[in-house]
Amino acid sequence: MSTRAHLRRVYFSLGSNIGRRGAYLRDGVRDVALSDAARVSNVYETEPVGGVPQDDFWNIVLEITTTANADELLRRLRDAEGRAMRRREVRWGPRTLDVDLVTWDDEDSHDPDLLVPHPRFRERRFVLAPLRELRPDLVSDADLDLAEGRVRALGTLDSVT
Ligand code: PH2
Ligand code: MG
Repeated sequence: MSTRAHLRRVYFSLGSNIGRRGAYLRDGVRDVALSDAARVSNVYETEPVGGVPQDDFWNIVLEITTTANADELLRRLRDAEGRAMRRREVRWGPRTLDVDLVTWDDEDSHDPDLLVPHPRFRERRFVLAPLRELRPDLVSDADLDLAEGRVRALGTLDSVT
């Protein structure tokens, strides 16, 4: 791998299913993107995939164009989750904010702390539907059909409350 800083586009999945979901997602975008150029999908209301029975999520996909390396990206997503956890409203409850690195337009990462692409993102409609808005070349109709979980577009991140 080159050690020279290079620009890459990185795609994150952000989800929230407790409290002011739109506010958590907006804060998450700010904390992950920082000053990097960013594009954000519409917000989707999504059926929970896996885990305990819980409320529907709101999910988005965030694209940033960045020179940040893997460590810096991981730190940003943990910082974003950490800030949201401090405002957690129900103990042991569902997530105020969950951030995952989904994929990037670069070499795959086999680091066990950061597998890129995320090994399960193609199984999840809550990732594929918003990702397709930003990168239609990465998600086919068949991919969407095969994925799991009902999703419904709600509108832009700025408009949802
Ligand atoms: N995140 C999970 C587990 N299940 N389901 C939906 N709909 N959205 C999520 O963000 C989500 C999930 C754990 O990361
Ligand atoms: Mg997750």
